Amino acid sequence: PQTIYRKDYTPPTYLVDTVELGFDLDPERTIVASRLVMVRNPDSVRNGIELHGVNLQLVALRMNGRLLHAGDYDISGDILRIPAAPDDVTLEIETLTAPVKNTTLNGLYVSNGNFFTQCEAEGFRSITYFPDRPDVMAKFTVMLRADKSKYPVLLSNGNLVEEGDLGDGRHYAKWEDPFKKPSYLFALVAAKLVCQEETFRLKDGRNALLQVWVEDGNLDKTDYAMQSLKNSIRWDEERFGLELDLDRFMIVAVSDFNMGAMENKGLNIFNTKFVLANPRVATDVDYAGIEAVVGHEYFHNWTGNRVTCRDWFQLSLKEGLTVFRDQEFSADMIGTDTGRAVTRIEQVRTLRQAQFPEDAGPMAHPVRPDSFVEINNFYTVTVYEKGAEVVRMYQTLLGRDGFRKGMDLYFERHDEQAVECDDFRAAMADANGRDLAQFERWYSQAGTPVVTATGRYDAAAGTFELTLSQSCPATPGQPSKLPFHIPVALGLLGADGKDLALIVDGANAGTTAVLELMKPKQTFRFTGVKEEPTPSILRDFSAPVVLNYPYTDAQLLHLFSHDSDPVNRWEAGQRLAMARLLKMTAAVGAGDKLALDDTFIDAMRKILADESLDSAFRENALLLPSESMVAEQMEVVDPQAIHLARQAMRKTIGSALRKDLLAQYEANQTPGEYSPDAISAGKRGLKNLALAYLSAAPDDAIYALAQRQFDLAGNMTDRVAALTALIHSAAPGAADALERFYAEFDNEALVIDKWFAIQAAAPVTDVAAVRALMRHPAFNLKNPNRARSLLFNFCNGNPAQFHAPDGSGYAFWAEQVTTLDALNPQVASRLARSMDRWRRYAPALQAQMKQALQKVSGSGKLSSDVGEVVSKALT
Ligand code: HT7
Ligand code: ZN
Repeated sequence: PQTIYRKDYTPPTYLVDTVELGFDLDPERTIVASRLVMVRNPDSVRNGIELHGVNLQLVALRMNGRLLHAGDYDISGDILRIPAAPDDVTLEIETLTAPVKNTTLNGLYVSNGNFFTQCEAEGFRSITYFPDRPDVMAKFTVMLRADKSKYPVLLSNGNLVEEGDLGDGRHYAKWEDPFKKPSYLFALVAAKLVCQEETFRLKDGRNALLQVWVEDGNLDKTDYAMQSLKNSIRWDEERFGLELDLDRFMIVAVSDFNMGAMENKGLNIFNTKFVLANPRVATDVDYAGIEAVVGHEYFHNWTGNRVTCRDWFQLSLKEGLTVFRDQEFSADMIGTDTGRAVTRIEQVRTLRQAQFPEDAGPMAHPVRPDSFVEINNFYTVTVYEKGAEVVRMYQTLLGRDGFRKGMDLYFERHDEQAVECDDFRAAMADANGRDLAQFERWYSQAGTPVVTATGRYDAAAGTFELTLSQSCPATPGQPSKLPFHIPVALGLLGADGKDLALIVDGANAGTTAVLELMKPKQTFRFTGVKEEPTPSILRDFSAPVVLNYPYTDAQLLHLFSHDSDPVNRWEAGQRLAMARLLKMTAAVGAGDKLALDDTFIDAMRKILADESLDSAFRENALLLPSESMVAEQMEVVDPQAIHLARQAMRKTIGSALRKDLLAQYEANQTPGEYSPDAISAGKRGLKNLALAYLSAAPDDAIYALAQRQFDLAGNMTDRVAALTALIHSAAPGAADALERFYAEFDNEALVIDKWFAIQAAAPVTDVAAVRALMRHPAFNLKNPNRARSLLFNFCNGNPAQFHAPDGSGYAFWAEQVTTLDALNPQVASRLARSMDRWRRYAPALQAQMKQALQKVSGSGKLSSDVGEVVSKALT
């Protein structure tokens, strides 16, 4: 497979003004007729028309009315070239495809008897020949024809302009999208579906029709998605002055989907997981996910659709920015400062859990990658979440108003254009009169920067000096790095726990100052400091870096008790916990006795019982770093030792804090009607964390508590928490509860996913048990949600079993990656990533992991998706 480089970008040879598409939909034999009105691109440095096409059967190709024959054009790989073409061209292309045979869920496919499309990034080329690149933007008109009884609903982008019967049991619908768009935003749906709809008044007084389409039987689960859509529209009007530009906005749910959702213009297609919810089937986390993803896809309408990417290397231009926007939306929907901080804590956790490891592994790449083999492999936590951090840093450096000015200028300059990350940076800089040249390195350099801080207090002079130095580890293809432009938000705490006033260069800088670290090493000096302070560095996680500061336990305990910045308050607790987890892991390895100090337990108790703090904050403060986070901190990873140490720590907390945990368990009940609001969800979160700790040191009373919650729970959050507690504590009622849960929800696919997921991640589940679950009639490898629920949760969420010393987990992984690859390369290559960090394990495990990687890499017909992942892992 070929590597594609960003530096090789050339403009398209022809531009497309209009596209007329006609679909005669049939699962076995769909005819696609396309009429492209094209014009030579004056900016092109090359000649001839170039169209992309994959697995298409070409029936006829006409240029300006003349039928072309072999010799007039040539097809080589994925490119159809017409070397001799006039400046103005109308191409008519007829192709055939068989959607029912398409298991990749890319392009046009069939799910549960209905037709759907997924075109990002390069799926449109498997529907018809087209210059399938994001910098070719055209106006689309789409005619859909299909059997009326099987596919009563025919949808595409934009506005419905005509519909009717064709006789012979077929019908048609014609859709017109008034906006120019790249082909990756094309979508169609032909299906038997029902919808919840509503007319919504936009800020400028226009009315928009909002629809949420689902399969019959699911209309009782669409309210939250609809509410989230309305909230998103309002929020974008208010926060960014961005309005919905269409008369109609549709969301369609599909159960077979490779990712979360897709922002097709006016016709968003969603994984059912991010649409369907009612208290019986969905957890608080599901509700939050729906709000975030509905928001995310809606916000793409401006950041992605109206202004799109010049090429796929610029993916973070739309994804990083849109993740940032959905993060801000979710935080604003909660409304309180602590609620906002809790969303930030969750973002930091995702970064540490997933993005930092990616940035330190064989697939590390800059936010704006320089090369790829398979673009689908670059829908990553780096492009999305680190990309969002990069956008957030503009806001931290420029302030909210400055950021808004930059956004306004970005749209003023680039509406209906396909642009680059540099254009966004230029808009931010120019709108604020700032030089952001060095900031470019956040886009071009991979790796997580390390900021090392030291403090020096001079009592006589009343000064505190903070020296910050930065470095960044080597990453594939980038042996050395230049300094980043890093915003470091800082506060200083006095002995009473209160913030000290910050005086820099004689001026009052409030209680949190944003320091700009731009050199390899810089010293910042604060005057008028009357006592030795405890520095609170990187408040609100102001940059995606690793911070080293020689904190003492006493300082961390001080910050954990008092920091006015809730993110750093949480962070202090995480540092305390991580130090103990690492010490206990080492003790397991050495066969020493495991002990947890009272100081730590007392600090946990204090936070747990502090009812002045939101329950959601307390839950997060008490949550221990995950096993994989501990693994990231170790030179040589020992998954079993980490698991034993963390379990021992949970057990100690469960028994030492039993009384306090039981008290909070009772105090955080949420009687009455279920509501997914942040306060109620936070209470359930804390209550269920208390249950989890209690179940780590169980006795009959605790088993009974979990059992009672399982039996009486009025919502899925409590149900799942109780079931998990029963299984993890090997309670006497665990097997029975599992069986009952299945029987009660066997018609609810998303709940059955949870049933598989809970078992996959349970400490007792070994490879043999996973294989047994794969034989369950409800298991289906072709459905990505189901595959993720079992295989991904086992390979990524059950490290002690996955890394079994006999290598059985790795052999299983190799088998599943290979089998999945033949069905769905995109999903297979995500599973392939589970082995990214293989070089960090003990030699005996490493050898077996390498063998498994080699097995996959050597297996005959490998997709470019999996091929790229395993070959980079082995390099
Ligand atoms: N922009 C969407 C990306 C996406 C996608 C990419 C590759 C293969 C399948 C896909 N489904 C959706 C999702 C988003 O970020 O909003
Ligand atoms: Zn997105």
